[in-house]
Amino acid sequence: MRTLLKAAFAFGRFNTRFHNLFQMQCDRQLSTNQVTKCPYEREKIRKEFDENGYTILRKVITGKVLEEVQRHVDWLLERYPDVPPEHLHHPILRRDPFWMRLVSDSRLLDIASMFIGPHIALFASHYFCKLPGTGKRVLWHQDGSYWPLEPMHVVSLWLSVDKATVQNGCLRVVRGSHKSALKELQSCTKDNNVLGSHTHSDVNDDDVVNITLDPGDVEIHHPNIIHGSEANTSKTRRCGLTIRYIPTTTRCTNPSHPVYILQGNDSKVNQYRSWPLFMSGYHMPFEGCEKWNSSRYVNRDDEEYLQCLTEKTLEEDVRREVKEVIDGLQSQRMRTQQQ
Ligand SMILES: O=C(O)CCC(=O)C(=O)O
Repeated sequence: MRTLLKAAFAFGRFNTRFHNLFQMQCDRQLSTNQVTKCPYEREKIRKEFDENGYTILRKVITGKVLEEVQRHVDWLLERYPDVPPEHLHHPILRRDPFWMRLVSDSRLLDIASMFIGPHIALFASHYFCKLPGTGKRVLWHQDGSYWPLEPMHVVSLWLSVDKATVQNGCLRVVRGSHKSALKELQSCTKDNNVLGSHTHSDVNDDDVVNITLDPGDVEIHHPNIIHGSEANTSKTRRCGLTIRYIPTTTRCTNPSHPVYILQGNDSKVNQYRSWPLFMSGYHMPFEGCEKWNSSRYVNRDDEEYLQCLTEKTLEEDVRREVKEVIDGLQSQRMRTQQQ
């Protein structure tokens, strides 16, 4: 009996020491990309998210890829001068290989997997680019109120392309508000705002958190959290890329909305589209673009369209579909389709 007790005691001490050692090891790791691989840190991040409805990870996208993202935004603004910079939406993504390369970056997928598991698809992505002095407000809203998803199991990553400050209209979240149910959208055209609608006209100021970020940092939020942003009254641009990841078990109930499988098993609840083709001389070149076409995901039913695209049809289709998205936001069409 004494030997048994001694052994149990020794194991307990070993276990505590091992745990502390493991924890110290995790605490010492400064890089976010290592943090997301550490079970202890993942649990901590997850807990913070469950409590507040959002969390922040720093320096996720760095170096060459960060430079490419910044170049990509400049390229898009030049390529689509008549698309409002706050509305660089997912119809462009469907025809833009660098965009798909970015949203399928393993650093971002590692983060998404903490919240939705390892089988991941992309539901939507959108650069909210607010130009200096003219960038518009985003009224208080809950993302889930816009989305045709069933169940509403989804996580948003907001990748900071530029430095996001209070002056240039950083994202603002209402801490803890993800615990409230989704509210109906209300049409609202006040201040010529980006979405033309809101779910909340007022929030408790004490709970509002300004999400100030450096380029490459990522904020992660829940589909029910109330959030928005002010106009950009500063002299610097504020661009952030939203990425909406769903587990492959979440169904997009609007069949014309393109969904892309990024990682893991297909649960057959969505029809996944081909990843975009790289058209040399048209698209922005990026590291690995030469091998892109042969390594991308292909859905045979979608290929005919992609293979026949010319620069002219591509641009016409993008403009038409982006306009549809903007009109849809304003007329609450996306919401109606869900019902
Ligand atoms: O970037 C912004 O200002 C708003 C972003 C947003 O509404 C979102 O991430 O859902």
